Amino acid sequence: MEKTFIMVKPDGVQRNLIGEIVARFEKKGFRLVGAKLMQISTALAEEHYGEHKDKPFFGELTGFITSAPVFAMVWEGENVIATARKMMGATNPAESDIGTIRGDFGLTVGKNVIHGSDSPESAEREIGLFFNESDLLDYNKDQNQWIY
Ligand code: DAT
Ligand code: MG
Repeated sequence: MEKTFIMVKPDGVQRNLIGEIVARFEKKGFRLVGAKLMQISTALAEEHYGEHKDKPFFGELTGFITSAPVFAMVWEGENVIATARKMMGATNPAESDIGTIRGDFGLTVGKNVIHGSDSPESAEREIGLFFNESDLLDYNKDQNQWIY
């Protein structure tokens, strides 16, 4: 089954949105397979956001993501990568649809509450950066017979 990396960013943690965000993914029918509250090092931030290293906002982005704890998660389910991106909304909350996480809780692109992998390749890479294989649990969830 497909897995993706989702992270409540420092603004989301400070604004008490962990529970709200976890609830949305739970209610959608996805299964949480790993999670941790952590503070990201500069080295990990620069690696995670490596694709943006030449962008003018790279320093602001890595500074922000390392500024306070984040809540890192791995979620699993059919089409979870693309569906999670839809649930998050557009990168800039000013353009995110209302009803999405960024559309409901964010105002500015620099503090847009949540990260989610954008492709199978980035999901595999990002899960590997943040979690050990042994951190991810494979367990039975009885709800699945009512979802699939
Ligand atoms: P996403 O997080 O939707 O995958 P992205 O990968 O293009 O978006 O950018 C990563 C993060 O960088 C994004 O969540 C917020 C920040 N960012 C993107 N564009 C920005 C900009 N123009 N100014 C400031 N921060 C920006
Ligand atoms: Mg991205």
